[in-house]
Amino acid sequence: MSQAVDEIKIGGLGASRRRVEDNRFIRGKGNYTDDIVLPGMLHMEILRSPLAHARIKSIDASKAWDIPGVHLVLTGDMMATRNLAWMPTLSYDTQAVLATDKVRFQGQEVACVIADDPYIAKDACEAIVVDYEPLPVIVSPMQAVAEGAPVIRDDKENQPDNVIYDWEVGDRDGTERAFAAADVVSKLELHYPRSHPSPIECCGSIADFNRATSKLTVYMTTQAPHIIRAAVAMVAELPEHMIRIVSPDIGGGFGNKVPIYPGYVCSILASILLERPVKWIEDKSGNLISTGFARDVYLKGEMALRKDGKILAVRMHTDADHGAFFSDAQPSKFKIGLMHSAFAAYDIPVAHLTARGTYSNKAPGGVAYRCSFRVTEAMFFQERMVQAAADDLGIDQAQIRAMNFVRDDQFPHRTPFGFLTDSGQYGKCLDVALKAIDYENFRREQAEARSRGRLLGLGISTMTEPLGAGNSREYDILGIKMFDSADLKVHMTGKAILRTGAKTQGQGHETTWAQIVAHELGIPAEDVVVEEGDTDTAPFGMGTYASRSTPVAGAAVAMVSRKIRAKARKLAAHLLEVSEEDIEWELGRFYVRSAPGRGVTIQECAIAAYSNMPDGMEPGLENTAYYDPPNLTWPFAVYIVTVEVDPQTGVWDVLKLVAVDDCGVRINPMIVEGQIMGGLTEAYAMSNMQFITFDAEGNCVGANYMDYLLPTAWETPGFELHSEVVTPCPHHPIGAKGIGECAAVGGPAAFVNAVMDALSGTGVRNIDMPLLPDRVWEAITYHRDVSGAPPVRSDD
Ligand code: MCN
Ligand code: CUN
Repeated sequence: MSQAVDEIKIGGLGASRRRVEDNRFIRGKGNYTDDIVLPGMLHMEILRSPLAHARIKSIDASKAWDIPGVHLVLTGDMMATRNLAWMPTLSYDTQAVLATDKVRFQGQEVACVIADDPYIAKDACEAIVVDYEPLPVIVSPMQAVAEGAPVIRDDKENQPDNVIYDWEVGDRDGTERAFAAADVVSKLELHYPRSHPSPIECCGSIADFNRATSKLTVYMTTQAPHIIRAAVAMVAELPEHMIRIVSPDIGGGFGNKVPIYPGYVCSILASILLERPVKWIEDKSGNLISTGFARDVYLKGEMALRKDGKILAVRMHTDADHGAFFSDAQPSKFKIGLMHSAFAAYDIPVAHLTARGTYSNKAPGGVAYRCSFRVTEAMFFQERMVQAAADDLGIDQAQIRAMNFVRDDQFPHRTPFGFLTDSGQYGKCLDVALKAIDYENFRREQAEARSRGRLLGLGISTMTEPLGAGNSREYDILGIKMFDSADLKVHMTGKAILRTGAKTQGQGHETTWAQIVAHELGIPAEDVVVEEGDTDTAPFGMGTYASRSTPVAGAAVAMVSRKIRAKARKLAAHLLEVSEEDIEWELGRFYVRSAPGRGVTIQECAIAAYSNMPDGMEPGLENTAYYDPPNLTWPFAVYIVTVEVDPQTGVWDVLKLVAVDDCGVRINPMIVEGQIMGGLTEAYAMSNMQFITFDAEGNCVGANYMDYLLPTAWETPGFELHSEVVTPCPHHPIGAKGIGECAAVGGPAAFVNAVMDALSGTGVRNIDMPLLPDRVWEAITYHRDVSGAPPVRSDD
């Protein structure tokens, strides 16, 4: 009879274990960057540019220096004497730390004041006089490439225009041939508006340089502490072993905390100069106006189709507005992120994608926001395009998807843009979703409602997302290969500490990683403490974004646990006085194959590792694993939304939403559901209410929560989640795939498709997000498309 421990009872794989981190969060005992107070700490505030594009004629900071309590005023010229006026970005561009020659977007960092408290610092910022000479402003990719457009990046050699890159992938000639043979060609043009991750906690840092030890410690809000350590070593020319980056609790990242921001750099320099800790905590407007914008992409596409609905080829062009500096993080091989993951779920023979990135007088953009490097835009375009094609052909929306999906027996499958997808049950997910929404019945109700003047609509969105960069063959950031790590120390009493190179920001790693250890070793999850984010103690890793933690760091956790188990097996053989070959494992226990009643627990092995190891064996029970995944993981999802649109007002309400997510094996089903609900909420927000736009002078409209709307529980619809489809990842040690972004990626198209379906027959082909009531009303009333970012009304 098995004496294995009960996996669910010990909080192993598949247990909906309560989140251990919530214990401190809901008691108000989290430890965020702003909670940290160091002796002698000073405060930094940033002066931002009011203009979007202007030459700086002079900066007079003398009045600021005179204010009592001010310790330092930093300007671009002072940064320049230390070679720090500019810094490299994660995409091989440069970014101004503090402006010297020009300001290039509204909200750009111009000067910093370090003072006894933040209020003095803020007042002193206002005492700085900057003489600007306004320059013509560019706020779109179209303006950026127009004849005679001012060159924004005149600081760069070999930059005669505003084009950052022209990139292409796929088979141009093959695609052309396929289009020539098509029965029908469908076309669609879209704009995915600028959006912002807007986590509850803004960005911030506390730099603490100690002259006596030469050690620089920086507490900061970063999703990738080790990358920051390397960057600080290179940019500030400090020895890497003298730099310690600590990411304490993070109040939401969502991609906002991946890039390196000028505020971090300034607080570090200020601390070195003043030899005191310097804290910088961004305010909400600063966060919303200057950091981490996402999307802002114009998408244009064509689909070659056979009359029966078979997709023969796809052609795509994207124009991406990156703002003034190309500073988003993405694997260096791919200029437009993983946009070419579009159509990966469909069996399409050929495709071709061209992408152009341009500078504009907006804050740096293109940073992913709950999106594995532009996959959000890719999947949105894909699902809008498929719907447009179905409408053009008069084919059912579900049917066109089902007939073009990669079939279960076609894996591994090479996508037309070169990715290798390896597993999934796409048709089954769609069937489950159609059944849950009661598809046929809804179609009947819809027709009946239509006859009475009511507009009902149903939108389908499917997506497969490349999660878990890298493998290191293909994925690197600034040449640093993308792998991850885990370090596990089992103490003599069988309790353990686990550290990884990832960095949780609310995803629940402290809970789920312990579950993987429990699954591999039978040590109860509550006996494993998880720590992340301190570069002095955590093993090197690339951090948490692109839902890569489970695919990469999570795999490393399984692998390091297996290394521990291998050593424990030797200890068990020693304790049981048999040879290792005669030992069997069941969860939590080794036993003698011929006498299963004779065994030792993993905890007994742990004691032995410190008190009774065999001759010649190294003491201790600890190890480290670095994991370089063989492939990305490819979760799949189907989201179906039904809506009712009020033709009189353009207001639309969600009737029902069903989500079928297949992310392989779920470590913690409750946490996975939380991730999906969070993503769906963001998808709803993007499709329904959120946008940040700019007027012709480059004024950022929407940099406050009056204009940039975050949905609350009040307006967010309910979601029905389905978890019955599980296709384990074939190469991940526990079969898991990433999930953190799926719903935010796949969700928006479901909402938009639903509204467009409600409007079918009115001649309207597209309304760009957000589908604000006035835009929907305009489309219905005037029978026309409503495109582009919502305009700023002149009376505003
Ligand atoms: N998980 C699981 N089983 C799986 C997959 C994941 O139990 N098969 C669990 C994981 O163990 C982890 C969580 O779900 O606790 C998310 O895992 P994963 O998909 O690996 O994503 P990451 O941990 O790498 O998180 C990153 C992802 C990204 S890129 C954004 S953006 C985002 C997101 O997570 N930001 C978030 N979700 C967020 N959730 C919160 N609360 N806060 C953020 O800032
Ligand atoms: Cu893409 S936003 Mo998340 O990768 O941190």
